[in-house]
Amino acid sequence: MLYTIFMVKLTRAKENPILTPSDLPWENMLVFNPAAVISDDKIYLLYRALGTNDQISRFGLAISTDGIHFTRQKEPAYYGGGHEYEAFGIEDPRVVKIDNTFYLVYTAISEDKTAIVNPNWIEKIAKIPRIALSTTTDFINYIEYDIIIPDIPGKNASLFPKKYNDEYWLLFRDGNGVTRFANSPKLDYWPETYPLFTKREGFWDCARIGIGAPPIETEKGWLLFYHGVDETTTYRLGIMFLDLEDPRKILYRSPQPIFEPQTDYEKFGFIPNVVFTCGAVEKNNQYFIYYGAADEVIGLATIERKLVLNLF
Ligand code: BMA
Repeated sequence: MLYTIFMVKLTRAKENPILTPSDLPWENMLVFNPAAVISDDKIYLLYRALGTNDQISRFGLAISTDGIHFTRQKEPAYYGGGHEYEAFGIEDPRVVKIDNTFYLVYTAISEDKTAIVNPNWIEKIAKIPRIALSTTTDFINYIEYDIIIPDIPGKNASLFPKKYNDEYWLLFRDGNGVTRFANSPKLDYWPETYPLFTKREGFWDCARIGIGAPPIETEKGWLLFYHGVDETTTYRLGIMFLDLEDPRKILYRSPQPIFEPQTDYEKFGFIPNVVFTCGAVEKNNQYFIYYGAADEVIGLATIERKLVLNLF
């Protein structure tokens, strides 16, 4: 059994990196951390893109039928709502599809006017992340909810891909680094939240942790591909399972990472030693995990579904 645990690792696609910055001004610097969602047998990636011009993070869209070769749109698919809280860009989207609607939860970045600015900082501005939501049926027109949890800084958030008893379920990380669960019939009102998990001393996720891809429903529970950071600031990926009926119960958490920076495009780049996922899909009895590598390019890694489901 222990042997199985240690053997569970993701496999890189030989085509990696599958998306790199293009010549277009809005994405000629960095493309990374894509959301991934399947719709009509196609895989949609909504990815973070920055251009050298303004270095503001926005979202591009790429579509594929095989999950490996993607066709990109020439214009950004989403600029954010232009709201005050998005003044410094939008980051790390997670997309789920419920009925015919895509729910796009992302991090909105704005100035933290209450923070004390360190004069040594290059930007001389303190930034604060908040959790925002937009919905769309076509990635062209959007309904903007703006910030959905007003009172706290947060990031690494996603809805679950289905409603329960007319309620939405949400995971997000709060300002203290605790990932929390919330349920509510309204998308912009989350009166109660419950602590779920945080960093683990002595492990590969001892410094920081957050969700990666949105929860995936399986017969064993809600499968989470999540990220963890250690004291060397290396970002790795692991697996968690949450109880299907009560996601506040953790059934399994990876003792070892299932993926870590190894290739040049993961070890060297805008931010070195980072693999970071915001989206995974199930295809051909495998999980396809899309990830940002060194905050600069996009890679694909896969794993057999049955290996993951036999973890515990
Ligand atoms: C996190 C997020 C991600 C990024 C990661 C590594 O805090 O901001 O967008 O990929 O750091 O730099």
